[in-house]
Amino acid sequence: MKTIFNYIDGKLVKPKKANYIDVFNPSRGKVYAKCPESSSSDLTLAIKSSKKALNSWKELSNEKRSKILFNIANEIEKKHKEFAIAETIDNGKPLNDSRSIDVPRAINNLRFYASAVINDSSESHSLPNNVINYTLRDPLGIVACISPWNYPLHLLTWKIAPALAIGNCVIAKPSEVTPMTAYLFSKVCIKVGLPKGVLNIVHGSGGNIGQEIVEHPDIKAVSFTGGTKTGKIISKTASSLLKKVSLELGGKNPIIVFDDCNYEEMLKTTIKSSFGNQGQICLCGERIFIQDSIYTKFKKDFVKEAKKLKIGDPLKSTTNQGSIVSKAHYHKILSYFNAVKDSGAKFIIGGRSKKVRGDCSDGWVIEPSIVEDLSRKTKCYKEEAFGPVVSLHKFKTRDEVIQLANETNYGLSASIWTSNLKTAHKVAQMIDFGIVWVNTWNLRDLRTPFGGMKDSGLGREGGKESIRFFSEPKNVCINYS
Ligand code: TXE
Repeated sequence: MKTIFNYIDGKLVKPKKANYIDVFNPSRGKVYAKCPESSSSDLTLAIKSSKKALNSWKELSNEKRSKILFNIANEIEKKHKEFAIAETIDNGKPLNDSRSIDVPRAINNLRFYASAVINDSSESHSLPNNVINYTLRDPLGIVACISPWNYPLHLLTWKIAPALAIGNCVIAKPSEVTPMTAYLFSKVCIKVGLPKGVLNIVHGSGGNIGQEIVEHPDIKAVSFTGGTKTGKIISKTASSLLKKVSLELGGKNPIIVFDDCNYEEMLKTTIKSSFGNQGQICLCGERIFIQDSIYTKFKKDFVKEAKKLKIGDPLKSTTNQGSIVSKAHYHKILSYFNAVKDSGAKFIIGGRSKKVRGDCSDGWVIEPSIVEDLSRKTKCYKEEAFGPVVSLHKFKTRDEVIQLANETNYGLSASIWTSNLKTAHKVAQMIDFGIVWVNTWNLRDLRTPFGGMKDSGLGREGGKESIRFFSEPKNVCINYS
């Protein structure tokens, strides 16, 4: 049994009250570690240490802060294998994905913001008659970064890298479901000599220590990725205290397939956008709209490709479908399946859990599932299932599919597949989603704004957006006449 510690004031420490949460290996369905269930006394220590560290960290030159972040990235790169295995054991995702997506993306996040901060420039605006304005961007102080379980290390670094790069101190709370790589990350911070108190990682459950972090008067801003319900609670708390808040929440994303698209490319990518990370990506397309002239062909080919996915032990290199992250989430997805069946819609494939033989026989595994004839009134059409399930829908015209795509409370991302430029532009313009891909999916450029509209969130992350979020502009107007 492994024990995870908090990272407070530059050291690995036990929680004051010695309370722990069980951490499961979801592919085995077994507890393999324990993680602190931190309390307010742990948070008090973390805040005290960040307060002590704040001035010298923000006064350090951008170059020096950048150098430390590069060193952290380099150290993770050296331990690439250890991080990838830990992520797979903790989360249940295939090791190939941890190796090729999670860990490299975490390294990129750190390098991107380490480099952004030394390439950033301030604004100035001059007026006639010897007046000039310049705008300083000061760090906010101590900020909270609350991250989820689907990309534990990737999304932790996505938040803390910009916050630290520009001189904030961070209290991070990783998901209690997948805390292991954040713990390994804290060891790396100690190794490379991140000054103590600059980053404190306080583990524990969301409703307890998470909520206390959001409410704490010394926390100036909260950057959160997770569920819409939780986002609304955090938003309510933070806004009543006039704190800045950035929310990246769920989605019910449309994949729109026109009959003139590059079919092979679309098919290959749509398998990924449907079942990647067992469907537990906020960018996954759970609703697929297919132009009626190619619907039958698409259905046949898509089912054939989905059947080729290898479900199994996520540690095996042949596996590309691992397990669902937790027992609770596994049951939540299955409850959507029951709702689908009750509604009279039918699963073309899947719609059930799967028993994997051998070491993973107690794991929480669900088959890739494809639904047809799903009523647009059902909860499985309207709500994010966040699992390996998609529904297929026919459309005839461009205008019809625009209306169908927008028929959701969410507005995170969309993919449009067409070779007609006019169609691509028109649909991209008319749909209400923060991220629109044309002839691709999940192609990321860290400089671009990332986030959603409506119930998918508030604010954007990425590039300058994160730098702006984690800083306070101060305009200085000088009359030098
Ligand atoms: O996430 P939670 P859950 C969606 C997905 C999923 C649903 C619920 O649809 O089914 O959200 O997932 C912390 N104050 N996404 O409930 O609870 C929590 O400890 C402060 C989309 O597992 O939102 C964890 O660190 N913090 C998503 C983090 O919030 C609180 C990724 C996220 O957990 C808190 C994950 C509180 N009151 C789920 N309550 C995406 N956008 O990628 C919880 N937390």
